[in-house]
Amino acid sequence: SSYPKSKSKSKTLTMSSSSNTGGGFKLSESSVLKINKGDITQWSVDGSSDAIVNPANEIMLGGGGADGAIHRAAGPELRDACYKVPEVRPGVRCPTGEARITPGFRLPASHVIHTVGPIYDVHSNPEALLRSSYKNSLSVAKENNIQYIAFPAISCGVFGYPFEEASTVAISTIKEFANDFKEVHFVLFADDIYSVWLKKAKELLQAQ
Ligand code: AR6
Repeated sequence: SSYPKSKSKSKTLTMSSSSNTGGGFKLSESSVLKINKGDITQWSVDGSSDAIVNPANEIMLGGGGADGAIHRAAGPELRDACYKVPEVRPGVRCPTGEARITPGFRLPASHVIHTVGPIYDVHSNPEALLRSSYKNSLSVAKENNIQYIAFPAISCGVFGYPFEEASTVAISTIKEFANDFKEVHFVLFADDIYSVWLKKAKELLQAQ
């Protein structure tokens, strides 16, 4: 399921200077992971082959948290595009662990990849589902020639996933599957999650 690029941007936008970057980590000879603090709705690297990942729900028509912020920033066209994504069963456009792509509309990033992380529950193997969310987001990005991708801390808000456990899944999955993107970013909203992610990246990856 590929989506044509909806617009050409005349201006290159980058994260505002208020977001700080805790450094780069090496994923491969040509690929880097960057951990930033900031608002993912403001993120873009080139405005034509970049995507932000939206931690959505299965209905995929918006919600609270980062999902709400992304829909507000993208404008009503994003909801219309989401509405057109076919349901796989009533009320489900994106099953937990899967990913779908739309244009970014009024966002600085050209695309949004919607994924649904697990609601944290020790009895339902949330780890495998969270890993699928990251892995399938990367696959959909690759199919659509995305070169730069930014993730929030999927499932770490409303869905209640503990940060430390989530950081292990997030960074190890990216280490395994993201080494042919130009740049993979995390854009983390709060100090506590940012610190946990930075510590985990130092543990699992080589600083650049
Ligand atoms: N930029 C970056 N990160 C953000 C932003 C932002 N603008 N806003 C919040 N976060 P959540 P989930 C962080 O709750 O846990 C929605 O209602 C936030 O602090 O957005 O996967 C959906 O519709 C947290 O660390 O996503 C679903 O129903 C992280 O993003 C449900 O919530 C993820 O928190 C999904 O829950």
